[in-house]
Amino acid sequence: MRFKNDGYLVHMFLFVQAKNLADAKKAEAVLLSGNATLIKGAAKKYGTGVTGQFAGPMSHAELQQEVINEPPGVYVIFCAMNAQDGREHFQLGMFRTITIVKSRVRWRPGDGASRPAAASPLGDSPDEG
Ligand SMILES: [Cu+2]
Repeated sequence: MRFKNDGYLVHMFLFVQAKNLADAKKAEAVLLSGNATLIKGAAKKYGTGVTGQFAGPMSHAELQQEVINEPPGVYVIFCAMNAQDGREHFQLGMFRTITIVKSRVRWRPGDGASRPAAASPLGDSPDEG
């Protein structure tokens, strides 16, 4: 999977696997609220315990490519870089709910490579600038 920063600011891709799509949407609402107490508890309340970072921090035009090994499921990805006004980017809408599924790419026998996971966007969050 490739991650590319088309924005002019530095961004990152953190992730939390949600228990389901409904909980992912609740977690998105918490991120948008900017409520530090709710945000602190959101991963435990709505998540499965699978958390981490896919990429970043990435500068303008930077690209990172990697194999995604996280288990299939619903994930909320978000950026926690600080904006100039002190808010974090997720509070400005920089998050998205995605699903990770098993790859449908067929590998020839003898390739020796394990099948990478693929992600597809589900959310409709506004893009960052
Ligand atoms: Cu960001």
